[in-house]
Amino acid sequence: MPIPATPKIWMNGKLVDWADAQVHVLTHTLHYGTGVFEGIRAYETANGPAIFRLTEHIERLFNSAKILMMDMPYTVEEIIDATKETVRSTGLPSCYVRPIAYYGYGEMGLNTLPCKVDVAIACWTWGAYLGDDAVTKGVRMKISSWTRHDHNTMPPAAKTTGNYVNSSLAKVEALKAGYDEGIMLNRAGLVSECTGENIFVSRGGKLITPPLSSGALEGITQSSVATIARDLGIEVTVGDIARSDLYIADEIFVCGTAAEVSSVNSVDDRAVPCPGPKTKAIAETYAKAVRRELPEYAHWCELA
Ligand code: PPE
Repeated sequence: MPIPATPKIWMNGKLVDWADAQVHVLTHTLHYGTGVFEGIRAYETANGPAIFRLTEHIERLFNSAKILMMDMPYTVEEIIDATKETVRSTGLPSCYVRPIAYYGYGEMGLNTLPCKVDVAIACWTWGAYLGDDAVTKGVRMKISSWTRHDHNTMPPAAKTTGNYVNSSLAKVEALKAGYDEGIMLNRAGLVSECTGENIFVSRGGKLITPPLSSGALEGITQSSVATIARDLGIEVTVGDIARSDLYIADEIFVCGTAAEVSSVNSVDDRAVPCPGPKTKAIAETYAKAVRRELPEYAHWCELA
């Protein structure tokens, strides 16, 4: 589906018209995947759009940049303010927000040190990422034949544009094979995450989610959902998950900014009970928390 345009995009300090937010074809990051980005959602509230865990997302953007040795030309506070300004400029009650920092036009070659860093923030309406029935009917998962990045090849903690070649390979493979989404294993054969979500598995009454060391992104939704689950009285541990744990799980859900909380109905054609009671309770609470309907999580919602 084409991206629905909004009035303005923030580029290097100012709001420009959507159609004018252009880059040169020799933009460094277009050639080498050397950008860092975030995906954030702003939700409708009675007090206008609230941006879910904005500060944590912008801090992760700066951490991604640090891993790349990319010198951000703005402070965290400036990018937080710019994000709010961009969200307000859309006039939308809710939207998806995409900040990106990239090496712009001017230099070629793999040495990024002389490259100029450009920053942009765009917003648009992005609906249910894994389909409208993702919570109730669940998604069909396939273990990918593609291995998740190793720490010494592409650092998974950095949300770099280049990292997503791995995710795109797995996503297309899953779709072509008739599934909705791919689950990535790491080189040790353990479950890492999905192409654009973290994963939680319920076995023996508790929830398990893989650690950063598995090759997964340290998800902000993952940490929000873990807090919600514990507050609901569900035990949550961070630990190893084997492929066979998925096949015999009591329930599985995946989560991310775009996907929110989506239940899994099968993995490699082994049925998983769906939607499970834990998934339902967590998805319902998450949906209220992001809309600032629950006082205990209101500090996560930063008004634009
Ligand atoms: N793992 C991966 C690989 C990933 O891309 C995401 C977010 C997550 C985990 C969950 O992270 P968090 O959003 O902090 O809970 N994926 C973003 C990009 C999706 C896209 O297609 O682009 C997102 O959900 O915004």
